[in-house]
Amino acid sequence: MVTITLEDFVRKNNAELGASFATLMKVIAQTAQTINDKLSYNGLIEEQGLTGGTNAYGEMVEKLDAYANDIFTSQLLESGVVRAVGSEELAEPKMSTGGGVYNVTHDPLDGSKNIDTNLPIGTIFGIYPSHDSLIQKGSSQIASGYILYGPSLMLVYATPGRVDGFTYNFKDGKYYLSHENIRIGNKKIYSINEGYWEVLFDQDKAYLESIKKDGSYSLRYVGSMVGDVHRTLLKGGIFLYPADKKHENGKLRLLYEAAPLGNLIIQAGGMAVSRGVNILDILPEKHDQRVPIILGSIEEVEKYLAFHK
Ligand code: P6P
Repeated sequence: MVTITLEDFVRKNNAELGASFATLMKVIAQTAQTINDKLSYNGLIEEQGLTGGTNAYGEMVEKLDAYANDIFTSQLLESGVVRAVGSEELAEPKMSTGGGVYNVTHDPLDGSKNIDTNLPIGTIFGIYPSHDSLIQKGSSQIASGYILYGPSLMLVYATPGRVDGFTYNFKDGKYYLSHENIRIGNKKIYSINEGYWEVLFDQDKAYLESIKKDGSYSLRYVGSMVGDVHRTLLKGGIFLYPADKKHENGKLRLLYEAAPLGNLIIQAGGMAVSRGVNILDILPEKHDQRVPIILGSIEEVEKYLAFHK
């Protein structure tokens, strides 16, 4: 199969974004490969400790979270094209000394609790025009995407109106176009942590009961947002992390998870909302603001919204 490398694809398809965008995507892709190298043998690194027990595991995950955050943040700041970086792992954004044409938000290792069971985890990124503040609506994103550290290493990114996926080839160290111009699927899959059933609000329970009664849906939940969103993108369905009686704003972060992944789903022809509002229209109140997020195919999200009139 003859296909195109990520580098050539960006140069060809995002020419209007110029050399700076190509540089940024190259930094993101190369940093992801470095992180993946570390993750691929994390069961053997000293952080696991001799027993690999809870304490060692807890330290190991913290160390990998910190490692991913440090390397991603520093590589972005040193790229020459990034002015400010915000991270789920940083209390405050970091500014580069040399300035740059972009602001970047990231969640360096989303779903890291899945590391010790070798389940898919990811890095999430949002690319904005450079600005004094990271507090910008999701609609300002020039691009957004994720890296999926799964059975294969993938980079998937969205620009206005399209989403493309690239798979890393370990033989030559390059990412190749493997999923061109992805449009969201139409399968009946719902994805939510039903363990919270007792604290869900009544409208959410009524929606879920209607899904179960329909009898044609499958429930899939990885517990890693990048994994669940990647499946929703390719297969279709709906991913839900709603507010509930214990978490009035849900759990997921607007800037670092909901806006970049919501943007990607929307650019693939889907829908992403929070309390009935397009996720891209919400101006963050603070860097670490949590929001309820419902995303997926238009048909499935509209079915959910019908229970929230
Ligand atoms: P819960 C991982 O910890 C994460 O931030 C997301 O990747 C994932 O979607 C969610 O939290 C899982 O949360 O409450 O179901 O364990």
